[in-house]
Amino acid sequence: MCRFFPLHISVLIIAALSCEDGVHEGENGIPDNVIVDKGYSRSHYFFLDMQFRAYYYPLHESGSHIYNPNRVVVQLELYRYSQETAETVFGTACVDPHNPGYFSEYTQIGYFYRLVSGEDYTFDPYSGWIRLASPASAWDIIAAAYALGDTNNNISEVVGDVDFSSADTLRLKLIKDRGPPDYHPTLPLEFKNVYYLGRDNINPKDLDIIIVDSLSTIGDGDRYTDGTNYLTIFGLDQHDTHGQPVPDELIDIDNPNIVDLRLGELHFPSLLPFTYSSIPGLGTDHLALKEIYGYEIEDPNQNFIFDEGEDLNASGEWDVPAMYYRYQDRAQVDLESRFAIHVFQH
Ligand SMILES: [Ca+2]
Ligand SMILES: [Ca+2]
Repeated sequence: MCRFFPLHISVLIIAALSCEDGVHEGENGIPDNVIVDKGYSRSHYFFLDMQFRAYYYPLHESGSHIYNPNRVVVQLELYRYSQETAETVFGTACVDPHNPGYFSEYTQIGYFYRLVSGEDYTFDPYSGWIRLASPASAWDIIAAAYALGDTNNNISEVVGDVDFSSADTLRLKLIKDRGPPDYHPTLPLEFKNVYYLGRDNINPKDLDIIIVDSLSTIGDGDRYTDGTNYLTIFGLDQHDTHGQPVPDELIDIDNPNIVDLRLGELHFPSLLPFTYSSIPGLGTDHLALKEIYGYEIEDPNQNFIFDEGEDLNASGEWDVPAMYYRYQDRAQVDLESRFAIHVFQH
């Protein structure tokens, strides 16, 4: 997947919002909320396709997302699979509407209920993601039709029946299939880096976050053996409260692409934060995590499938983290779970 130069950078306002003195107010205290690494907000945010996903991380050095102004969402319709009712439409949702034979065994045929933008979901037309108003259940099926184009609304590509007339069979693109699957071709579209902090409408002055390694024997467990703070390692602390590019061991709470105060969400700046990868934006690109986990994730094309040419380790196993790749193997997911987000709200 190509990554081009930054095509558009939205403005990031650096403001001194967090603890001015550079001291963790929550340090040595009891956290109000502890969220383990495997506890990310599942089935909540989804990319419409892998091209949008490829642009999303890493963040630009300004802290913003990069997007392609010649490929934005001009029109979007979202549906949920449903029992037949007076309001449903008969249709077909497949993994790739341009190529219905691709993973055709996953095609869903049945009735679909149209969701209302702004009520049932929101979306970002530039970065091509949708956020359901509340997370989908494991058994929900979500599908979409959309038109892509440039920022002047000149349409260049249409996926599914975005202008559906009820005389036809609705054609849709699967965004989330029934699960919970160990593998499904739509699995890469789900965000796996968003954590709900426990409260909406957070006042930035009230919030403090540390990342704790449960196996650490040093202090609060919030830093690696070389002294580097885990906020810095996970890319959550790139600058100080004056906007200088110097980590200050305080989460960059003024970056809305990391902390969404209104929704009470923490967004780690990589697709699969609790694994190591040197591929930009895939895992967390910090050697401390390679030491901790003992391997680099072996899925370079990021499709969640073991493909020819992808490596196996000396034991003949495919090195991938269970929390992202093998939901069903709960014992293994628990075994690999190591970090926790400690949230302090004054
Ligand atoms: Ca900081
Ligand atoms: Ca692969």
